[in-house]
Amino acid sequence: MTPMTLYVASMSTPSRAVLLVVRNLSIDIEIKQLNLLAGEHRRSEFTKINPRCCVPTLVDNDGHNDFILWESKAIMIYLAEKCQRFGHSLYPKCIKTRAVIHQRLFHDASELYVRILDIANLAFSGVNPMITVQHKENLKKALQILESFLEGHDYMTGNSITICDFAYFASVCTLVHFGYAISKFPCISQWYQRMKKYEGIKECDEGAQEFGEMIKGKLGNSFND
Ligand SMILES: N[C@@H](CCC(=O)N[C@@H](CS)C(=O)NCC(=O)O)C(=O)O
Repeated sequence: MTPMTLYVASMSTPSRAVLLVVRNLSIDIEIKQLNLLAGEHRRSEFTKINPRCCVPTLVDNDGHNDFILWESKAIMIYLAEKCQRFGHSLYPKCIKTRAVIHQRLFHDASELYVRILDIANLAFSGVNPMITVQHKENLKKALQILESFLEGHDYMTGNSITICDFAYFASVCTLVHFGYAISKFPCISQWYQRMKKYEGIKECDEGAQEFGEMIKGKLGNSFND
């Protein structure tokens, strides 16, 4: 296997999703943590690699050239394609199963994660800003979709775990540490417990906790108010 480096930040939800794939496929990869609050992602060493200055970012060197990839979902698919061993089902070959995995990865990126960003951006938008009814309603709508995916199934695309469970887990874990009560969604709550047996969950939870404490400390109210 050629040397690979993954730039991440523990508080970053998409970084934690990629790390879950890394841990569950036992990928031998150098992990470089960037401190976003200290602006390490804006230093020239990193902007030369990724002008978008975001984590996660993967660098895969084939011995001659660096192949650079950013956008967490693209990295998750690439790592699963490259590193999944025979018998693993995280990214099955069936094109219809893959299409559903992609659909759910895009749903996480374009809806659930956007709602998480709304709360994170809100927290940094002034002095003790308030979570509104609209924020709660938007999150509820996104989570109702996850609840429907899980009705009658153990995982997000059926009865086997795939990479999209790791994407959704990183997002839901962030929400849990924002103080959002997922107990309102019985299937999500059971799936969340079911996911705890996988590799890297503790690492994901610790990063989400650190991020959640920071966000909760800035907000003027909680999801329960
Ligand atoms: N859609 C991207 C989002 C990446 C992203 O925005 N990462 C954040 C951390 S969660 C970041 O690096 N922010 C620094 C910046 O944009 O300046 C993905 O899924 O990888």
